[in-house]
Amino acid sequence: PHDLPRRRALSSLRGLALGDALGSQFFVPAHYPALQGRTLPPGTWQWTDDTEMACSVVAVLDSHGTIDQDALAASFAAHHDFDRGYGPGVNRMLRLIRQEGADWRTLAAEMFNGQGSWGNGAAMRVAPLGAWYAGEPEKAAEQAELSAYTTHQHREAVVGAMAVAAAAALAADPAGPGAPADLVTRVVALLPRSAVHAGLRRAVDMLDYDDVATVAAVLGNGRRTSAHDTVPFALWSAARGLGDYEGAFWTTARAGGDVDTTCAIVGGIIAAGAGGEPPRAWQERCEPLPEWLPGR
Ligand code: 8NA
Ligand code: MG
Ligand code: MG
Ligand code: MG
Repeated sequence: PHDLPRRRALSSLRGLALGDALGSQFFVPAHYPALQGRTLPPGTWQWTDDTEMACSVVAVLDSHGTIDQDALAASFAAHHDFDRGYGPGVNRMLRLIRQEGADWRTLAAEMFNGQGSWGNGAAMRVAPLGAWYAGEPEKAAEQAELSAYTTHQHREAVVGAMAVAAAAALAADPAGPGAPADLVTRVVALLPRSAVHAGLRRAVDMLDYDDVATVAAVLGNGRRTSAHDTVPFALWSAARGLGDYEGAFWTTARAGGDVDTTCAIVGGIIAAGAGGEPPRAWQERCEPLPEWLPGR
């Protein structure tokens, strides 16, 4: 019943996984020169927690047609692999759900002394959801909010996820994504006031800057792994790079910081849109999506 949305979500997911897998190569100091010369690091690139969690988001949309929070939390826990480099809050939470049958609502609410997590983990996994709701950014933002809440209940994390999903829904719009400034402005208009909102307003004003290091210094490159230090720069880079996966990847990766996650967000948004497919040679070097994912 969901053929077209599924195809769109899987395209975005492949772009997300590649961004995550190739981006995470640049945590290895020996690979930094490749970044400057735009050559590819050796071996097969393995994806991380960003992709593993995004697969659950797509699987739940596929099985339920919408974000069922209990199913999503259960899928996150069932497929949690400690070695994929999860953030510490989410790592502990998913282990307690799986080993002790703990309740996600309680755990997510108690995170970080009851503030909820503001980590970028809800935003990093949600671009394929936006692709599923192509051309419907409001609907994408609403479902992204539900998806975020299963692990990240702090306002910044939730708004960050809404922003990424809305951007992917616009990138995937069959009527075309519009100009970069229009896309980011439309995303901003959907969001509640927050640091993510303020950062995205600054991002709109910086869309004509070509000095990536300066932009990343102003907007944040995810080094702090918070949603507000990650999402404004990622959307700046994605909006400028629509239709150019390769160029957008290098721009994003060169900014450093939480590079698997910024590249996962950018890759997921760009691959959601027309002409945004990653180079085939890159896809062949990326670890395949997991076998448990339906229709992969
Ligand atoms: P999370 O919920 O554990 O949050 C990530 C981090 O954000 C936490 O460890 C805290 O340091 C901080 N944080 C979150 N909420 C609060 C708060 N209310 N008060 C103070 N500090 C807070 O996990 P997540 O799923 O959001 O994490 C996603 C990130 O972890 C992604 O980057 C992913 O790739 C992974 N990861 C990143 C790195 C990296 O260097 N940069 C390394 C390993 C894993
Ligand atoms: Mg990761
Ligand atoms: Mg989410
Ligand atoms: Mg990361």
